[in-house]
Amino acid sequence: MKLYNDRNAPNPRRVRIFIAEKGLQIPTIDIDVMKEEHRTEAFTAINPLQKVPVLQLDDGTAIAETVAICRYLEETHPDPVLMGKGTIDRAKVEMWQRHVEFHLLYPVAHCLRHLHPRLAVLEKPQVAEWGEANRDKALDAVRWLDRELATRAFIAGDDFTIADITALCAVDFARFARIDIPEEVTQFKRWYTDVSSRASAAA
Ligand SMILES: N[C@@H](CCC(=O)N[C@@H](CS)C(=O)NCC(=O)O)C(=O)O
Repeated sequence: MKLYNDRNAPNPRRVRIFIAEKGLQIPTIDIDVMKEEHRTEAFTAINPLQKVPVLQLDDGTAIAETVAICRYLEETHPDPVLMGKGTIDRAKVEMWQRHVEFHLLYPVAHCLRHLHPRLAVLEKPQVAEWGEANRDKALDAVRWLDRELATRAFIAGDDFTIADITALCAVDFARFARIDIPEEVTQFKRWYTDVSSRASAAA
């Protein structure tokens, strides 16, 4: 098994943190998207959509999409549980994972990809107005999560889950998009301090 990775990109980091939380060791092959290494013939044969991460199993099966990779690892290595215990909890974790992916990570990514000159190589066309609009969407999501986190320790409930991993990677990526987390979101900052001090955050 091996993970096609990019050291600087948020989605591969989501998988690396998930792997670290599971206590697994999976070899990585670094693909530098800024050098367009994901557009080679060899990598396109592995993922025709030319995106990382991809987990390749020993039989050659290639699993793209961060959440699909995490689902595979959750089922093959159930402890510790990162995607919910039991039917209702699993549905809740999936709901929150999708909430933070769609309303926080994607706006951060759109903001960076449409505004940063270096990202022009990946985002064609860049639409600056869409980038700016997504800055506000990301900040709205941070304020909404701040209200939610007043009621619980982690995004989906009392336990650390994949939803926290997605949100952590979004917040750290937001720095590159110059999205400043507002001072007043104290519950969000408390959560960020907790999750970013876990050993897995260094993955
Ligand atoms: N929905 C995919 C998104 C993967 C993705 O966008 N990966 C980025 C790196 S974070 C990438 O490979 N970008 C290359 C490109 O856009 O050309 C997932 O969750 O894994």
